[in-house]
Amino acid sequence: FTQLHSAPPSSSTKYADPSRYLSDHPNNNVPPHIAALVGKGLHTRPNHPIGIIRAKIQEYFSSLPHQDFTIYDAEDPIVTTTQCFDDLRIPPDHPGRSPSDTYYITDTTLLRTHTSAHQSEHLRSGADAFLCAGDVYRRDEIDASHYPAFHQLEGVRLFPVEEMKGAEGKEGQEWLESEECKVIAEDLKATLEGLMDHLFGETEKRWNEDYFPFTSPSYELEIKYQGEWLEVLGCGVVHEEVLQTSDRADRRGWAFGLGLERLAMILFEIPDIRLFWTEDQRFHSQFASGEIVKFESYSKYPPVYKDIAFWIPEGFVENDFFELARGIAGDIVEKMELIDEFTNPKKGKTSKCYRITYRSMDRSLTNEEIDALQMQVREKVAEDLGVEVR
Ligand code: FA5
Ligand code: MG
Repeated sequence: FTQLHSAPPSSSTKYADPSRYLSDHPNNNVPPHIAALVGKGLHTRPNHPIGIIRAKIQEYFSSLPHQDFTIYDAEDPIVTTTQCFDDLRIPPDHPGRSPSDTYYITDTTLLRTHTSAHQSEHLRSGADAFLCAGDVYRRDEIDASHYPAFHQLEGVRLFPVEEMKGAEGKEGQEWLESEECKVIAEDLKATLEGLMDHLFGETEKRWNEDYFPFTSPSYELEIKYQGEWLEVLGCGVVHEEVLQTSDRADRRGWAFGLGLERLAMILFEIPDIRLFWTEDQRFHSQFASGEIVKFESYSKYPPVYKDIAFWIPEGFVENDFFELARGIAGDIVEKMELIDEFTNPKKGKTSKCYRITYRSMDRSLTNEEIDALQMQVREKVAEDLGVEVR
């Protein structure tokens, strides 16, 4: 913890070279505005909310008895499809692997979509307990709690099978129903509830069942934030095949992956996920102490709404449209939502109407500039995505 506060800028900033992510490969779908975000190392900055919350999480895990967690924070955000998917039992046809959801550099390399991409290498190295933090990338919806680049912190803890009487040799359903599997799931939940108490003190939380190919059983944890449930992490008991793939069949254990922005938004009361990427000193000066402080909002600038309706061609991918708008207008695109949809039975065509909310966090927008941007969006969406703008 102390060490982090006095540390020089992390070695992970060595990844801040956009040319690593842009290539002529036909599968490359990384736009320049995403390439420019890689390697900023927000999670290693002692005066940035993401770095502060990461330090706070590390502090909790180093206070736990029984186990030392090895810490990784400078892995290359470029990983292979084997690391990110195959080693985690994510099948080839899983939607999360599709280029509509994932930024590919080549057909076999990509910007990691989760820190779980490093699980198998760390397991294979022999670590029994580790934390791994980093920036991850997803083509996703656009609103106050989703951004195409965000940060995750992964945690894994393993237990030797020989210490778990009755676990040996159990696989599949028999393992799932075993007392030992339940003990691990309980340890996982207790550890994460302890983390939430460490971060928030008393807070409303709830567990839901979830599904991941690499854990079973799986859960997600939600926290009450501004009157609504916000998902902050996914977790579960590590699937036996993942351990076998990493030559760790002699162990059983748990894993979790949490979203650092989501936790930081709750803890610092940061209302919009775009703020983490701002260069504005009115943001950064508030966190100079390296402590958790309530964020004083400086943005009360009014939003500008613009609707766009179009007939979609077959194979229309919503994320392509979202990204195209951010590519033109950048972070002043605050939110994009589908507000109307209908199919004309005679034409057999579907029309979608989206509302784009434009809002700057540091200045007032003029109607003229937004009209100009919206015009560019209309032209480019017709040109690039083959839609018929109405
Ligand atoms: C995962 O990424 C799994 N790898 C987590 C995991 C690890 C499960 C280990 C089991 C074992 P998920 O896609 O739900 O799961 O994302 C985890 C968290 O990342 C979410 O709970 C949320 O807090 C955060 N997150 C997901 N998408 C975004 C986004 N677009 N912007 C900001 N945060 C996000
Ligand atoms: Mg989830």
